[in-house]
Amino acid sequence: MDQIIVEDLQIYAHHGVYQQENEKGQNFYVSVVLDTDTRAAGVADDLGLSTNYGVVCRFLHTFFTEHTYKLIETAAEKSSEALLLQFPHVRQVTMEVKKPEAPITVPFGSVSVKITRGWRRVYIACGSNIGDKRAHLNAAVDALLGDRKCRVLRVSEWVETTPYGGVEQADFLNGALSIETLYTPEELLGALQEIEKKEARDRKERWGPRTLDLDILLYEGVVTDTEKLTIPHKDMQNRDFVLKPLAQIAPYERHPVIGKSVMELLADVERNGEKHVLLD
Ligand code: A4P
Ligand code: MG
Repeated sequence: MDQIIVEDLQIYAHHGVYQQENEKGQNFYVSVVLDTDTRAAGVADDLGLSTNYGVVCRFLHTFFTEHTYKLIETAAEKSSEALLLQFPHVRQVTMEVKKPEAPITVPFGSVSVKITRGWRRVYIACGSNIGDKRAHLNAAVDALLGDRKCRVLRVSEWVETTPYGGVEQADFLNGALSIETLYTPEELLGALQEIEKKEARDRKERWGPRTLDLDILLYEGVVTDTEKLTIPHKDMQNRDFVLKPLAQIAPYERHPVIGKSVMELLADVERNGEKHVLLD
């Protein structure tokens, strides 16, 4: 990806753990690498199609002077997020915040924090089999649309499905969505659980009925298996009610462990697996 780079933007600000730093202030030097596609702007010679680095510099200057944090970690974290929210063409930011006048009692050149943050592509499965199922699924989309740390990209059709997993219960309505998000996988799980809670999800029975179930299927660049979170979703390859809607919005997306595309996984399940999608 193309990059726009700013080096050592000098900002006199008041970040620091010590009161004296907060009162007197000192120089910080901020460098950013913005991952962004400059092709359209470069071909048309049109600044309107790019990200104005002058505006970026003023934005950072204002941010660093209007806030006071104890840690340069926090200054970097918050200002990177603000940049990503403010400048729509920027996909990823690498930021270094240097503090060469930091109160350290031995000679040193500089001290700095460097972080990379960005929008990550995620696929989510949604399901409901209690009450107004369509309304519950639509409410999930609305909640994500209302979250500034998420951008909803595509939403599949809602498909009617019979229950999977051996519990006798009502038919489901299932779907899939793609988003870009600034949340980490764990933060996104928390955000999705909050949305489930708002839709009054009853969690009594494993694999049992629910007003709204939101599962993370794929998260860009992440393969993980912890007590709280398994990505890719550990059973997605066996579920036609997940793969069918997912194939509508991301047929060529690849499962990073199995190595097959969504379309191939769906073909496998339709050939050899259980059939739960109704009205095919
Ligand atoms: N968890 C781990 N990985 C993930 C992930 N990638 N995304 C953990 C979301 N959560 C993940 O989930 C239990 C725990 O899984 C969470 O606390 C989280 O830390 P839950 O949603 O609280 O409970 P659950 O949904 O009852 O269990 P589980 O195992 O997630 O069930 P599934 O797999 O969601 O299956 N039939 C049809 N036709 N359509 C359906 O949608 N859904 C289920 C539920 C059963 N049968 C169905 C459908
Ligand atoms: Mg679940």
